Amino acid sequence: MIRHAVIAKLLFSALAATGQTVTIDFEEVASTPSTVPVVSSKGFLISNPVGVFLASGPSYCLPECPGGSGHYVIAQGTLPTGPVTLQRADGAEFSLISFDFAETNVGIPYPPEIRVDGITSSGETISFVVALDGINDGSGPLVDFQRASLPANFRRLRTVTFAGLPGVLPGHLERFNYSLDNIQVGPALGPISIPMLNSASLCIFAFLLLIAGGAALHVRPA
Ligand SMILES: [Ca+2]
Ligand SMILES: [Ca+2]
Repeated sequence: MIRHAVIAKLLFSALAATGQTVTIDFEEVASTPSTVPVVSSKGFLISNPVGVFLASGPSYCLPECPGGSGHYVIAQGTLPTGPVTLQRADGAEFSLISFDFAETNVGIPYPPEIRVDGITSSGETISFVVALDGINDGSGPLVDFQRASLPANFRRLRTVTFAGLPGVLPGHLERFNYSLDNIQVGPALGPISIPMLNSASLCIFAFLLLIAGGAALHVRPA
C-alpha cells in the first residue's frame, strides 16, 4: 500500500506540473537605472540585443511611465534592431497565455502595434498582433496597460518575440518603445482546465486501482 501511495503522489505531482501556469510580474526583480541585456524571472529569460529597462512604477522615467502595474519591463531601441525575446531558462517548451502591454513615456510617440511571434519546436512561426490604445497618463486615474490573450495555438514554443511595428505617423518609424508586464506562461501543451484535470485524475485513479488490485493478488500468500 505504501508503494501505491507513492505512485499516487508522483502522479498527482506530474498532473500539477502539467497544468501549472506562471505569471511573470517582475515584482521580485529590482529596477535598473539603465538597460540590461537580460532579465531573469521565474525560470524565464527576457532579453533584447539593445537591452531592456526594469521599471518600477510611473515615476521611473520622465515625465512619467505607465502606472498601475508595479514593476515591468520597457522594451526600447530603434528599428531594425532585434525584438524582445522570451524563453525558458532551461530551453524547454512552454505556452504563452496572455500578457499586459502599454506605451512608455507619457507624451512620447509609441509604436501603434506590437507583433508577437511564437517559434515552435518544429520551426513553425505563429504570429499575433495587438494595438496600443494610446491611453497613458502615468500616475493618473486612467488604465494604461491593456491585456492580450493569445490564441490556443501559442503552445510548444521554444521562443517568443515581441516587436513594435512602425506606423505611419511621424516618430513611429524611429522608436518602438513599449512596456510589458504580467506575462502568463504555461506548460508546453497549454493550461489544463479544471474539468479536464478532474477527468484525467479519475482515469489515473481508475488505473491505479487496477494496478493495486493486481499487485494485491500477486503478493497474496498461497
Ligand atoms: Ca508588475
Ligand atoms: Ca495604454
